[in-house]
Amino acid sequence: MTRLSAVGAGMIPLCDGAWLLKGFLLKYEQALLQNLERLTEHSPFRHMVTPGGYRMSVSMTNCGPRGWVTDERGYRYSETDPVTGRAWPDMPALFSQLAQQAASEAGYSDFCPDACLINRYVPGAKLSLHQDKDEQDFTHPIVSFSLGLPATFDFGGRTRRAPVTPYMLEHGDVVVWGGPSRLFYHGIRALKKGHHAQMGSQRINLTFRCAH
Ligand code: MD3
Ligand code: FE
Repeated sequence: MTRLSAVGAGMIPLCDGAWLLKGFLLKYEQALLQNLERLTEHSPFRHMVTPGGYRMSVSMTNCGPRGWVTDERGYRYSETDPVTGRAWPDMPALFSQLAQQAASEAGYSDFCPDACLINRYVPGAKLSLHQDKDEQDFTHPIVSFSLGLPATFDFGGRTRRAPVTPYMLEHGDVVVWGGPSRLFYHGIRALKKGHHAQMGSQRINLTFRCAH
């Protein structure tokens, strides 16, 4: 595997086990966008429904062997896309290589994601405070890529009531969430209107996980 260099990216500790790699993706933005276009032609973005019956304001798709889905039956990982009835598109090598490189820089050496959830935010879309706990083994970190419009990310604690700290996630940023932070509550505030030169009026977030 070619070693992908993150020279120039600042590494900011967010809390025990969580690192923000500022601008980590900037050299790869064109290639990332090309891959995103190709795989969303195969499995398009869709608004999923929560078990409680709410349509999510964030639209989603997945790539890789498993994809996160929600419907009236609950949250789970699925090997097939319920919209197309086919497997999710393959995870591009560039995606997994960059996610692995980011994880290793943050001290998680053999990160091997089998799921990549792709979230699309348009102005007004948000993700309420939640925990990520549909995966089988919480010792694996989660790696997130942010592209497009900036968003305010609220980072909480072990309980829903814990105070939150807001962080700005911008185009090109990567965050690695491991250790104690892996189960912390978090959310994205309603996206503000704006225009991004490469991405237009949207924000796309990719989260890489070991689901199994
Ligand atoms: C902190 N996505 O897909 S990425 C999600 O920007 C999700 O779309 C947000 O929360 C987004 O579940 C936030 C940052 C993130 C992802 C996973 C985490 C932060 C996390 C898991 C544990 C703690
Ligand atoms: Fe989450």
